[in-house]
Amino acid sequence: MPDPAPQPPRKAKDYKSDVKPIWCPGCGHFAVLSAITKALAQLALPPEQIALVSGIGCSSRLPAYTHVYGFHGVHGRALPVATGLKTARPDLTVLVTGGDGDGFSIGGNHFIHACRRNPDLTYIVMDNQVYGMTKGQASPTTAPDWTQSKLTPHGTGLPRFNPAAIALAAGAGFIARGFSGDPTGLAQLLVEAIQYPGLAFVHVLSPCVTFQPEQKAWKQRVHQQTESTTDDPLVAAQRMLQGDPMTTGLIFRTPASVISRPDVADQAATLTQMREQFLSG
Ligand SMILES: Cc1ncc(C[n+]2csc(CCOP(=O)(O)OP(=O)(O)O)c2C)c(N)n1
Repeated sequence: MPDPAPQPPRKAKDYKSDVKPIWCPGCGHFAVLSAITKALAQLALPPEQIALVSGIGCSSRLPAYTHVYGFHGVHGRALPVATGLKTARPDLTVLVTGGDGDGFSIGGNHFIHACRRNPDLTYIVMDNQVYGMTKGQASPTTAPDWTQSKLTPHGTGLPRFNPAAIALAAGAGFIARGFSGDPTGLAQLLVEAIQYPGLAFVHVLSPCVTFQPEQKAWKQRVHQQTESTTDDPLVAAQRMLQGDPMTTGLIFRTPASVISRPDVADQAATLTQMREQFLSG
């Protein structure tokens, strides 16, 4: 068989749409958009082979800002939509984007079960520890003593949701943390995540300088992990539960992760036949 034709070189801007983001000045999500498009350019993926699925929130606006197939769906429901899409179109590279409210609160159950089901998706959560789009309420990752929301004037008093540890416990095989203040490092993590054959969860610290202006200080606090990536869940669990939550890097990766079901190919063939029958009347 001849080698596949070489892909033309691509630039990050080839994956950006003409729609101008309406995020607030200084929002971390701008840099996440850049990191995603940089990663796609590095992988030279044809735009028509990529789909980006999101829920609702400032972060979930991403499909509009990219020049790939997009689905801007319902709050907290991006992962089931993306799982269905990937099942029907396994040839597509499917990315899922959203925020901490979207992914860990209303979508928390889907997060757990996506990790458990392990579809071949890249799930990018832009965590600003607040509900940005609805003007600053506490989210599952908000500090318990954050008192700036009128809904929680004395803070929530609740421990934070620990996204990496929960992903690990639920069975995710690829768990990384990135920072929007380091778009080059984040793009590299995303390249690895997209190439990973299973659910790759990338937790991105992405400041909301409007409702949590103190997050401007993240630049000084975030740092690269010193340990190398582990494939040992116990080591990973210890790092996730006891380590510094502001470290970035690929924390945990299992060697290969796609669950292969021999009957899936047959089911896909049947679905194709059914579609053809339906279309031919
Ligand atoms: C079913 C439903 N419940 C609530 C809302 C209101 N809502 C819109 S965005 C949002 C939270 C967004 O926060 P987050 O996911 O953290 O993203 P950010 O805007 O901070 O990027 C909420 C609660 C909604 N759109 N739909």
